[in-house]
Amino acid sequence: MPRKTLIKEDQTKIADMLNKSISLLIGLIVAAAVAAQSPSGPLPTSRQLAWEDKEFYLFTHFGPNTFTDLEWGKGTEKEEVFNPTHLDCRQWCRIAKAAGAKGIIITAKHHDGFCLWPSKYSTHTVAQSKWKNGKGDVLKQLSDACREYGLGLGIYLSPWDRNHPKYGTSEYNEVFINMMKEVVARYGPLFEFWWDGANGEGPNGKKQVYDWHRFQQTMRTIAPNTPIFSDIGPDIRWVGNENGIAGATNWDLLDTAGFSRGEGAPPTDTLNQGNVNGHLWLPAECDVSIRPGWFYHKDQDTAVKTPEKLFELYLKSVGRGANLLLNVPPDRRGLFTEFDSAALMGFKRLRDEAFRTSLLHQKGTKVNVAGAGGLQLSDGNSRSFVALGEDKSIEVRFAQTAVLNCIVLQEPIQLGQRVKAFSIQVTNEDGALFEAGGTTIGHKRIITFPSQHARSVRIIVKDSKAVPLISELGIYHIPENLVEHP
Ligand code: FUL
Repeated sequence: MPRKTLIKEDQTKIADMLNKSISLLIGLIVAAAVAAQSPSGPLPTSRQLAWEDKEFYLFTHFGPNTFTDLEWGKGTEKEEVFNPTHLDCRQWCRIAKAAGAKGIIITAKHHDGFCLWPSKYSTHTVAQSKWKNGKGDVLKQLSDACREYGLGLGIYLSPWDRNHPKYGTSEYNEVFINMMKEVVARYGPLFEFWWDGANGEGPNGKKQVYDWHRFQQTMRTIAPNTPIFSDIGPDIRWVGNENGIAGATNWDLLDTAGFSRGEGAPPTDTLNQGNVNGHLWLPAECDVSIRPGWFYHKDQDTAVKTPEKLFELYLKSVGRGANLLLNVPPDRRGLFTEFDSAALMGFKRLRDEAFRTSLLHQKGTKVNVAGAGGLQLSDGNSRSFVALGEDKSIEVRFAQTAVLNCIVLQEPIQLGQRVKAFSIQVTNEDGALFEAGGTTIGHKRIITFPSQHARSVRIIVKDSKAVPLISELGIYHIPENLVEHP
């Protein structure tokens, strides 16, 4: 056989062998990945996953209460009280966008029953007000502005209605359903729909028996991609307080059997922490106002939360795996005030400053997880992940001493929430060991502690429901005054 052919045959054999080994290797890697990737426990729907990624967005309470200085309107207010002089939803959106918020949820109808859009199903709306001679539509303005600024629009529609003549009769359920249909058709798509649990008396002194089952069926039919909030979901749960604080242990899981919305809701602690073995995926949302009240009151201009306070709430909500819904109420002009705007800009600056550079990106930093480099941990993609090995740990070694006081961890929750307890061990330049830790991680967990001069950091998962998976790890040195005090 000519030499040339021999070489060719040898090459083919070698190539075959190589191919086989590569296939075997890929097979092994895939098998390991498949094992790690097999979902554990209840999982989020795509609707919930997209929502969890939003993390932070604004709430805005606006309506007759803005003009009457009330928090709960009686429903008897004359429509003419609603008359903003300079309403500009683009200003709200400009500020929301600059603050890094992902959307705005507006009180389309609060308990007083006044509709911020010209509803066919009520005579207590913007159409009966003096504002723009009854031709105005706040929801239209806001949905246009949100689209322009790339923000999501969400709608709060209070089932409790202290004005509607049908409230307290079964016909009111039809009214509420028609209003939902109206706002979804006219102003959707919506990134969230908010059902308040309050259920008081209406104008005829009666309380309504809400037909939640039909409300939910309707929403699923007309807006299948819109996640719905209420005390117990079906997609997003209330966190159990209005202070913006989730439990330090926070499961995205909840058992709702036997509970209802409003007075029959699960105990506060349960809403705050979820259930470790809950059967439903029901992540928490932390609603809180930037001011003492939900609606605008001039005398609260001096009581707007500081950027530092907002950052602390961010750590206690987003940093505990929940979402932050921060209320910013427009004033009687229909504008966010300079006080709220300044606080929001300061809050954004603090987040930018704190999380600008992860030490994982520093030259010479080496990551070791299950014998590999763990590139997925800092690719900014919360879906990609590493599966921890036998030692259940991730080790980070710095080329030079690094000063740090903040660790951010994320789980790839599309495969379930798994971690029950973890510890952070920092080896300092003098060999001393500093230890911090936490329980759940979920969508995001931010741990802060006094600054350490570290040579290395080890994250160890102490307890988990299944193979621990980590999608993102960030190590930061944040301004000292932002470190959380226990
Ligand atoms: C509560 C309401 O009664 C408050 O007025 C406010 O809207 C808050 C967000 O929800 O249930």
